[in-house]
Amino acid sequence: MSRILTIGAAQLGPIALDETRSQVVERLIAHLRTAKDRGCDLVVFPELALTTFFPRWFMQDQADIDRFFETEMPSAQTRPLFDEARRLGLAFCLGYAELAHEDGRTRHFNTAILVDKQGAIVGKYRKIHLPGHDAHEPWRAFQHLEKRYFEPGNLGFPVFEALGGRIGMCICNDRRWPETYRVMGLQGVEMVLLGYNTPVHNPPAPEHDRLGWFHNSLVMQSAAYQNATWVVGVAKAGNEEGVPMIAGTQIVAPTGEQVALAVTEEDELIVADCDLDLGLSYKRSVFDFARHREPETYRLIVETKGPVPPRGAIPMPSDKNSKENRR
Ligand code: CDV
Repeated sequence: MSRILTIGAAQLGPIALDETRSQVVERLIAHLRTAKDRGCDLVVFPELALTTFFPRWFMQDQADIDRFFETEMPSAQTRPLFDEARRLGLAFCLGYAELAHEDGRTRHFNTAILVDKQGAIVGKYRKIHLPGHDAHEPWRAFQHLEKRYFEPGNLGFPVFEALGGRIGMCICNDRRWPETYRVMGLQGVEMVLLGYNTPVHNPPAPEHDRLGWFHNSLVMQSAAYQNATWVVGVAKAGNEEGVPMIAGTQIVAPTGEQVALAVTEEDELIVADCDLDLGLSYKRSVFDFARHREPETYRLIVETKGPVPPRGAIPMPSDKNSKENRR
């Protein structure tokens, strides 16, 4: 049986604040149609792909915040996306803001779903690494209030048997953390789907600004190689409401090589034929986890949240972040 999945990474240009869900869904559907023409099986959309990236604004009224969230999936506005994907025989991965009623309370997650070719939701992931801050910080050129508007995901990093392979998801800032991929790698993941909204400017560390594109590729390419998996990274890019965001949508092979790369900061579909067996030679050799890993020596990774200086160490500037570290 062929284990080749043809992937469409569906980069989006900016979404304006006043763009309606239906207008955005039309853009997503245009991507689906191009993807069908180019022979795709699966189309991957960015993080929070139905609205502008609203955490850049400080809001206090919960009703103002909740209008960016989906209370059902599909809804009347998103149903046309599901219908068209099913009609075309395409699977897709979609990021959106999820308002859920669970454990007797209302909950807000930054979520991605995997929808199969029949239109069934076969996988759900809720973003775990939430960047930014939870209080208004007026000194910033723009806010990044993910810690205010979302709670950390409660589903772990699951890997789903879907489309003939093992597929995992993560979202934006998750891609910078090796733990994200390794937890999926230990479940034999063959393809990681992820969307992102990454501003060029990082207010707390402007010295990183010139490196945003490099870091984007660096983390996804190294993770693909180290876990012998495909990684599909999809941007919402361009100047969105005055905030420039990086593009760099790419499909990375288990070799660590980019096999497709976007060249614009607009709506752009890039396509690659991805052989899910390409990671096998790595999983059987240099990254044969069962043979080569030494988990007993990795305990610190789960026993501490922040760094724990060696006993008796001379204090270093980085130690100030390490107060309440050991769990
Ligand atoms: N949406 C994100 O998670 N963005 C972060 C920014 C704030 C650094 C990212 O890691 O790309």
